Amino acid sequence: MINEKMEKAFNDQINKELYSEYLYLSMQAYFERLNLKGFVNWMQVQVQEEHAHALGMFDYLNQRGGTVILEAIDKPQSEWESPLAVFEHVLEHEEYVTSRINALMDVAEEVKDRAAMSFLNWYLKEQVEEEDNVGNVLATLKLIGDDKKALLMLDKELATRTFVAPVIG
Ligand code: OFO
Repeated sequence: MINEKMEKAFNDQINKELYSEYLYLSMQAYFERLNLKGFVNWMQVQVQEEHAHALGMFDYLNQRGGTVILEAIDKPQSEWESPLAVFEHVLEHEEYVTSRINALMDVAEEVKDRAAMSFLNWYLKEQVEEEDNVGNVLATLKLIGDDKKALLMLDKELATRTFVAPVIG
């Protein structure tokens, strides 16, 4: 049976992963309005990834005999100044998520839940990848500046991203 504090920490994180999904869906809608279909695709993949992250914890909590409690999901932002502003927001958000996964790991250490620590290692590695991916797009957007042609080239590149269902844990 999972420790109560650990259970609460997992439930909080499930909510944060679902919020991430919601936030990226809102960003997807923003790119739809700009008609940047490659960026739309990139966000679509991100939405699916966040859904998988939430479900990974949902399944794990059930597997450990915990109780999943779903809370309300906060309303995400819906407007940004530019694609660059969106990706600055994504990086900031992913850094926040990394800090939350670290906090979850702290709880696992505190209650000596070694199984949870091993499970959470997957999320820590995933965050390194996420921050790297987002950082790369952000760096390119900074180089692009106001060059519309270069932006369309990046859009083409982002159209090639595909979702691969992660094997979590
Ligand atoms: Fe779930 O990693 Fe992004 O937020």
